[in-house]
Amino acid sequence: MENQIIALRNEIAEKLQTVSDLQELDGLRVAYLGKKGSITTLLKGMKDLSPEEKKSFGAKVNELKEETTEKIEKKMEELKEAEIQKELSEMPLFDITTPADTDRGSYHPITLVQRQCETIFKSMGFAVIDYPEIVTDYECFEALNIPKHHPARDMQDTYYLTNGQLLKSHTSAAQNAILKKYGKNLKENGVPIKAIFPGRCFRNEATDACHENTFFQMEGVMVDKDISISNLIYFMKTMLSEVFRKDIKVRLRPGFFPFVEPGFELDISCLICGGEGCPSCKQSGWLELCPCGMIHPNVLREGGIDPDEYTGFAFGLGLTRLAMMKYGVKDIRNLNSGSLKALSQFTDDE
Ligand code: FA5
Repeated sequence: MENQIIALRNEIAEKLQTVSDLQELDGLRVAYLGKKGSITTLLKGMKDLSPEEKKSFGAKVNELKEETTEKIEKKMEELKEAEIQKELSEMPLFDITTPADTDRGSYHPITLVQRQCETIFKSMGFAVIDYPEIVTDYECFEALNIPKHHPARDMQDTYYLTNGQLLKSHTSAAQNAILKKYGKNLKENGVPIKAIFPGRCFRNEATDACHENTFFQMEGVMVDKDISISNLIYFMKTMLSEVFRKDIKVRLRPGFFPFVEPGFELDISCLICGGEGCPSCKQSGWLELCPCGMIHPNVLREGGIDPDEYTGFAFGLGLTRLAMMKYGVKDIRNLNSGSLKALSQFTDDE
């Protein structure tokens, strides 16, 4: 029996040396210390021994049991530590002392002026409305008093889809839907329609320093009883003085748009050349910024609003040109260039 203990001790020592993972180790624990394990079986076999033999043999088996338990626990700690070290060695290395990446990007200058204009108009009670870029011929032209084959269509050639829809050439394309949607509240509850709707516009035309084929406008409409040109001029002046925060020269001249009557062109003295004339303003010293006018009775009628009862104004602010003037960008094409070097120099100074 003594020999059995010696043989078992050697066997356990040998196996513990080669065991390589926790699962295998648990298998060993069960094989030696489990209910049917070799050491447990030795203890059970003592029942046939004499009391003296039981005493000396029992002590030795118990010694082996304790020794084996301790060894297994020690081995378990070693294997756990080895597993942690293995996981750590496989983790990607990073240096926590490396300075944070400060190249975080920046808002596009057009986004900055758009947000600024939204804040200004919201503070004056205007709702900000989003509208799709793909619209129908009806929304873009017909509802705006521009029937098919009307010569005014020549001023706004755009990109047509095979299903007959088109990329909107101006934000005025949302006017009809907005008049219809908010007209109900105007007629039933007397709440004036006051909304701005910024958006991307597309034109199939040659580009130059102040023309892009993709640019942003921000439309605005106000409809109520007794709205006049004075209201229009007030809102235009407030918007410009808030955006530029300095005196700028503007001029209002007659302009033709089939959806307004009377219609105006609101020009701003070119801030790139100070009005001297340069490529950014086509050498004229003035930049067309915000055409506007009193909404044509046909357009109100098409939007479900009675022009004998209500009047309103509309404007179409050239947001991309506004960004040019505000940030001194000489060529509009730089704004669509995707050049981070060019674009990241502009910040929100508000
Ligand atoms: C219009 O688009 C009218 N829908 C504006 C309007 C709205 C008039 C409501 C009356 C009432 P126009 O084509 O002029 O008009 O464009 C308006 C503004 O958008 C221009 O003054 C200019 O600032 C800007 N814009 C027009 N075409 C371009 C272009 N190709 N590139 C950059 N900006 C442009």
